[in-house]
Amino acid sequence: MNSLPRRLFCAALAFLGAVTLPAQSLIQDNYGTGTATMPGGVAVSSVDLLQTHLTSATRTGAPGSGNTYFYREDSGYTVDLGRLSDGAYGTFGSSGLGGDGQYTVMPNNVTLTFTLDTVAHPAGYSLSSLRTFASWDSGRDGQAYSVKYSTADNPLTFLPLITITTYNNTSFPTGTSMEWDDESGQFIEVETTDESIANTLVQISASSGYLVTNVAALQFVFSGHENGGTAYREIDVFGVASIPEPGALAALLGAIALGVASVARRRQR
Ligand SMILES: [Ca+2]
Ligand SMILES: [Ca+2]
Ligand SMILES: [Ca+2]
Repeated sequence: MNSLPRRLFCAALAFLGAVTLPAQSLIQDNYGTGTATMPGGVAVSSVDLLQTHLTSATRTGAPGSGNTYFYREDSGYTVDLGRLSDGAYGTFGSSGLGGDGQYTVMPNNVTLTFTLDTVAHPAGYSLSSLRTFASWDSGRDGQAYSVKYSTADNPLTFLPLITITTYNNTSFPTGTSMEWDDESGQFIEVETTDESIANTLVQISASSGYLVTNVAALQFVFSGHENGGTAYREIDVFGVASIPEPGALAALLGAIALGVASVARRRQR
């Protein structure tokens, strides 16, 4: 496509963006388990958009020192964003510590950007739901972040989609043990909680239709939670390629035809 039709095409996309319906009300569902079972009873996906139409994943804004230094790029820990979109959950809990390639910690205040393939689908993508999975012990399982998006007509400008309500798993197996009690001078039964495995899933969906349409890129801004960061296992983004509406498509094709005709006329002179 030469440059004028391409500009017209982009202008038409901007028009399409302008007529996109406002986002439906968004729904956040939280799921947590404290055993070797998937939160929400769902598996991670290997056919979501981050696995089929991802162009790049980048992480920026790594913080400086102390607690916030945790899992920074130059801290010595592996930062492998590919683990977030490999269709694998890994071992439940923190047993992956030591670099078994299953988790990527998102330290507080970093921004993760996923750019989708707008060469294959120039109108971007219509998103139906997002799922973020984390697993560690109870000290690094909580989720807190905001999501932003950009559209195909303006891929570098990010707009707010949702700030989730912080979710911390509280579903852990309980038991009892006998402990010596100084006051009564005898063993007494006390309740115990095993928080060595903690899995969380936050799912964001729309009340109807799509979360948002014509998406070119997504940003997750991790807004600060327990113990320096959260051990994410997978981020699934579900949706389909956005298709220009028939009326708008006709206008788009008409604009391109006009542009081509105008270029042809100018060349004839
Ligand atoms: Ca996936
Ligand atoms: Ca994974
Ligand atoms: Ca926690």
